[in-house]
Amino acid sequence: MPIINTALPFAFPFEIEKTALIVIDMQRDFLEPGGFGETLGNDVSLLAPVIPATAALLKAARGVSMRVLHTREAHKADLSDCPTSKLDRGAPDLKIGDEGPMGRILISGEPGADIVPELAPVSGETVIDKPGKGAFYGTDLVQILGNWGVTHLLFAGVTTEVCVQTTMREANDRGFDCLLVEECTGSYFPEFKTATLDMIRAQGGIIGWTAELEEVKRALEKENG
Ligand code: TIU
Repeated sequence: MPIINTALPFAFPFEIEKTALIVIDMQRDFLEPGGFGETLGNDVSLLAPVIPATAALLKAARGVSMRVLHTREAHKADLSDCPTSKLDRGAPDLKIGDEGPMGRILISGEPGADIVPELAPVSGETVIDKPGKGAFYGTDLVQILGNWGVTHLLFAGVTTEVCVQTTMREANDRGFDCLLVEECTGSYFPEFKTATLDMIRAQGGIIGWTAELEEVKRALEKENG
């Protein structure tokens, strides 16, 4: 059984067949200029290093045929799944549903809602659109994971303290053992990433584990012979 001995707060053993990699919201709308992230006033270039790191993690997971699921934060074209509490937050130049340089902001099927090409899902991988920050809210995620029979989840994606942390907390409450791969997540606020990694693994792993990409790759590649 693979084990990540250097995971924090302590070693993380997992079975490939009972583990899925969940890649959260690696979309053009968060990672490229002109999307939702930038309209909120953020410097999207801060997230750029997450792309090659997550590509390396995906390669390692695919190499052992681990289940992979991608999420996209994206709303219905009529915005019926976007509450005003979300639509009205902040003072963005462009709000959710407005026409931007990559199509309508954060709307399913628009170019901006696409996953960045470097991390495009491959055949056999699952993609879900989610209306909220947590991937379990308003989606079939819990049924999908139940059908797969997985008990452990590896996490990557953006942003660390918003959609990634929310989803990890939801997963933890539903009984999954969760590990966040450090280089494969990022925030527009580097100090929020640091704080989130700390709070996930504090108190004996109150939410889950964290580990460095090289150590996760080592555990997977060892399994691959
Ligand atoms: N604004 C921000 O940091 N994040 C989001 O709005 N969504 C996700 O984290 N995906």
